[in-house]
Amino acid sequence: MRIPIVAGNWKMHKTVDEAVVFVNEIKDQLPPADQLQTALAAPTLCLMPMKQAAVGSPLKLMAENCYYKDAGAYTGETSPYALYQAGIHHVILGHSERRNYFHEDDALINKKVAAALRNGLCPIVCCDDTMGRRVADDDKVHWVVARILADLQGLSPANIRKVTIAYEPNWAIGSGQSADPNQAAEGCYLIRQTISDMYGDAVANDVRILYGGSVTPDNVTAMMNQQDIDGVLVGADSLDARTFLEIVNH
Ligand code: G2H
Repeated sequence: MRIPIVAGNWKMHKTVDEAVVFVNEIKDQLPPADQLQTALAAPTLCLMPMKQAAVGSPLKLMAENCYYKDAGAYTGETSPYALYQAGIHHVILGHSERRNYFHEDDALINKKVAAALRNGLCPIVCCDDTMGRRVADDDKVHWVVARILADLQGLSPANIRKVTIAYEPNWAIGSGQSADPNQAAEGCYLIRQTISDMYGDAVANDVRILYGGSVTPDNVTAMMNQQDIDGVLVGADSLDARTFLEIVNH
């Protein structure tokens, strides 16, 4: 059974103090992790204080990025080894903002995914939709497949089960215009088919695939009701504690 996930992605928002206040506000109102898993990706600076505030709650903390080397002369980067040792066991990789603003390509993201898994981290790998609006189905099919193939290349079946995919159409990110639930489900279905091509149905059926892009309390239920959507990755509407709780307890 694929346990559903509601994950927030704060991006470059909040100070350490604000982050701790937020965790204290939500931590006693989260469902048990065997029903629905909740996670927050926060700026690196906030992660340890948040983790301390979250002790005893089912909330998981996630890094928003990491490097593919465990240590070395890489000024400004975050080590996947150090994250794991600090008790941060989840990381978002390949978000479209990393791809678009920081020029991360599939080859780099593939190395980061491998490094995260090597260190025990569970990555959420984002698959954006640079086709823009849905143009032709064939183009979209081809593009989604190509990206997943490239980002997950070389992973063992055991490791692929630790990966979560987030399907985030570029035009839906931060735009207030979410995908139609059927469109979102179609993207997630195509990703699952691609994983099935690579690893077979049994593995593909275990991998969780999220939808991300302008998720709100109003559209979360329709998204989560779709067969191939196992959860949501929420940006703007994860920044307010009450709104985030509305999404979690939809
Ligand atoms: C997409 C999403 C979170 P938002 O980036 O990953 O952000 O919900 O603001 O569109």
